[in-house]
Amino acid sequence: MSALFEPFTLKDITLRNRIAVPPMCQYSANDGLINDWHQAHLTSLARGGAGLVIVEATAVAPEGRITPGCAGIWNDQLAQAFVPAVKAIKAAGSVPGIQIAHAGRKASANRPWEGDDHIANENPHGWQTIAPSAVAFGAHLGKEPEAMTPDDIARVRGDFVAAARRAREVGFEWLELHFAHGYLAQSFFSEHSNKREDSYGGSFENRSRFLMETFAAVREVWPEHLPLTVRFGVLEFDGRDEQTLSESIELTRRMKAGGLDLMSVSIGFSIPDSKIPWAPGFMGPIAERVRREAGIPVASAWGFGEPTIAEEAVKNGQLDLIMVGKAHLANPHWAYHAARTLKVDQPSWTLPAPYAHWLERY
Ligand code: FNR
Ligand code: 531
Repeated sequence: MSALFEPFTLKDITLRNRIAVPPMCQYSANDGLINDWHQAHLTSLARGGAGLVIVEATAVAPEGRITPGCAGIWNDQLAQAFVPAVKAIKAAGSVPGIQIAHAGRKASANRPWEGDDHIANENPHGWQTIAPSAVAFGAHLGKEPEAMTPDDIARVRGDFVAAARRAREVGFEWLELHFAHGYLAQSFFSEHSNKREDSYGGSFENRSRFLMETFAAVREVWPEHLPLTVRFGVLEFDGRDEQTLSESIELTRRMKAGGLDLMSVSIGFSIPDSKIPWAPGFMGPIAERVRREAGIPVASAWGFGEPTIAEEAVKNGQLDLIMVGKAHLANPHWAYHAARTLKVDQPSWTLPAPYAHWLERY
């Protein structure tokens, strides 16, 4: 039996296999409102056979969007727009998840294919960004954010809580908090971006505070019986990785004690010139360390798009869940084809009868 095609149970949710579609921004919403493109995109991914489909980074507040095209969930109208996608994902036998996010100092950027650079405050499409400290992401790349006041911190925490409530109201069954990739939460944790001298900066305890408080506040409103997960950059590839990783593992342990169900192990992306050792499955051993030392289920992405590499990572105990991103964009039926590549006996589980009848018979 293939390890990748074993079901995975977390709380009351059982995924039909270990394959997850990670959140992937489409930069195609208007004022946060998703549309027919998102519906088509998400439906095709769910129909392809993955156990879990996580909707893209969805902003908890307007200023938390990465670009003007990013999805939002800061009011009920925006939340309701997800209902058809949630229903379609479930109808296809997958589990609907959503990642809620605040981009912090990386917000107010152009769409990647329109430059990927920041939009000036003076431009009607741009806005003032906020962050723990008034430190831009890269001297020439970034624009200077405003340092958050304690009131700002409380407001954004409340935005995460309200977003989590709305996500549940419209039927999502798996929630991921985006605490990775140099966005707001990660920027509180990283000394590259957090220069505060109050109780939210300095020591490990203080740099963890925004993440821990936000997580705890969301935990109170997200149902106990459904998975609550975090995506976090556990290291930066900046030459200080052993210290960052051990702090990250300690943070994971503390979140686990507070009700974290799974850690999605990723990269900090807090500096523009990190030395990331890109290679197929390179995050596997790092995720395995978090899994073992924090004693928690883990997921990871980055180069698991080859079925044999994904299979191996589950079989050798590195990962509980494999996130397959770009390979799903190229082939929404990735799971079906992976089952064939791995010679799984009964691949028909991925296919509804109207497809299976034809594909498995003739
Ligand atoms: C991403 N990624 C990403 N990550 C995240 O946490 N939230 C997001 O919304 C996005 N958006 C996004 C858009 C697009 C177009 C890409 C390609 C990537 C990162 C993504 O989830 C994943 O970690 C990477 O794509 C690496 O996995 P693969 O593609 O190597 O399987
Ligand atoms: C990070 C990324 C870096 C390098 C190559 C591919 C992806 N992602 C992070 C995403 C947005 C797009 C870029 C988010 O986390 C929202």
